Amino acid sequence: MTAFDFKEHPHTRFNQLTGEWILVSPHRTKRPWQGKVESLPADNRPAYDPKCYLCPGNTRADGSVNPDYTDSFVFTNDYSALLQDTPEGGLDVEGLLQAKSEKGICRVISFSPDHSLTLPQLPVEGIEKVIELWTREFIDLSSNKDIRYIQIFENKGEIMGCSNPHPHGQIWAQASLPLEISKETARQAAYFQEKGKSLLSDYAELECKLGERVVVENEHFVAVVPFWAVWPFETMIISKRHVPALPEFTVEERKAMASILKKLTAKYDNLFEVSFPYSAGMHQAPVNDGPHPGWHWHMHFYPPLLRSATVKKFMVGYEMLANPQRDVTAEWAAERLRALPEERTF
Ligand code: H2U
Ligand code: ZN
Repeated sequence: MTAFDFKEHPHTRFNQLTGEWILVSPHRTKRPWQGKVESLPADNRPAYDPKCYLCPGNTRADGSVNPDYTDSFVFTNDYSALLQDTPEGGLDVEGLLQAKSEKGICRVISFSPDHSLTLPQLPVEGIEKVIELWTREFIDLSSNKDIRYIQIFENKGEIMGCSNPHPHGQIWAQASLPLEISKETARQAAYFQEKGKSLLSDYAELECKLGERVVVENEHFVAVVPFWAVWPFETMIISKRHVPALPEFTVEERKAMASILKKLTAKYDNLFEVSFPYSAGMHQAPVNDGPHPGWHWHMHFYPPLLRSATVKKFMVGYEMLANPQRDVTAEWAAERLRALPEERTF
């Protein structure tokens, strides 16, 4: 009987942030591939597109005209999923049919007036401006007492269902805690109560010490492929200091955040020499919700690509019906990303 080797043998790993297990099957990377091959979207866009609703001076769906902005630009989503003036109300039929009204605010943020760029192509100062805008929006939205959670995110690439290549992200702020945040709130609170330290302070420290899952690191942040990652090249940026949300970062930390964002997304682009698609977003402490001493700011990147610019991972079959699963190990993915240049090479 050979000894258990987690780089070879099927095993499960525990996600400390959600309290869920994932299945890892490293031996399966040897199986032949005869699956789908997507075609590459063309990536030779002009700096200005007269038909783009995010470019300066253009008209949006609600008829308003974008200003001639020079850095980043924010507006209320013209097709908001959540609305501020939703009346209170609910439904409860024998405890079996339950519904509650939900209030919220949705905004869209253009990262740059230049239609042709993406995050890793912006100058680091441009990314700093985006972080400053995210911070101002976080403060502004949390001044609304109806809001308890603010989700800042970016959906990038056609295969992620992104509707427009102009560099942009979204903010959805709402009155209740969404599912992922509820799980992370409970796990971080329990850890803090037991250890008197944040879960992610200890986790980031351990990963920096071990090094094998670290992708890129600077004085204030570390990007790792989490031990419990589900997506092949999933990563997480963690602040080294225990900070609950954007407004508490110093100017120096914001600069370091901009720098690590640029380097991580450049590595992603270099991996398959394509503008790398993903859904990414920061998780932060709830607002207007009492103290959350265990909450530690972090940012998740969930990219769908698996083995080339055209072959993505599908979350189907066993994963829809039973449990998330991955083939390549987190350590293998981290090693590949770590080895890539920190500047976009094409
Ligand atoms: P995505 O590309 O990530 O889907 O984001 C684009 C958002 O922009 C989308 O939520 C909004 C859509 O509702 N939008 C406007 O607010 N105004 C427009 O004129 C077009 C699209
Ligand atoms: Zn545009």
